[in-house]
Amino acid sequence: MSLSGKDKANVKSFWDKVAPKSAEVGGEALGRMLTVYPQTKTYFSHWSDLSPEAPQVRKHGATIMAAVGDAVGKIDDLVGGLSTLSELHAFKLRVDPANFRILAHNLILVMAMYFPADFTPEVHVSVDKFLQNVALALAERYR
Ligand code: HNI
Repeated sequence: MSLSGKDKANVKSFWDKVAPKSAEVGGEALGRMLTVYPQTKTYFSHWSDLSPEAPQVRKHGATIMAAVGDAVGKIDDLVGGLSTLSELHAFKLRVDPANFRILAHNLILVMAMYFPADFTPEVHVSVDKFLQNVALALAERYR
């Protein structure tokens, strides 16, 4: 499951396309996750509106996606690069790491929707591997 040089190159060049729409993609993905996988809503119960178009949902989706973009820059050391965020999700937010995969699924879906031409099967494989590695790195501090 480790990323090959080709995977890293695919992720980086695809990210160049996504970056300008990053906030929108993140907001859409988080909104869909909360609607389609309602068990994920428990972590955001302090928000008044969890509908896909709610401003807090859109804003936090942008925050998450900015962190994913940051992870693209740390692709050679995801475990080290994401350790602070992993600690936050493990000990402060107490997010079940199974949810990282659920979010990854929603991110993949929305990226395919927004960039149908660029999201070739080859790019899909590399982005999927990347997001699974991000999920693993975020789960690292739970041990
Ligand atoms: Ni997550 C806060 C990044 C997945 C629940 N999350 C953050 C912050 C970043 C972030 C960045 C803001 C940190 C800060 O304030 O210092 N989260 C990420 C990334 C992923 C992810 C990169 C996966 C790719 N988070 C998830 C998932 C859940 C989740 C799957 C729950 C289902 N995150 C939270 C919650 C907060 C949070 C809850 C705090 C939100 C708030 O503001 O109250």
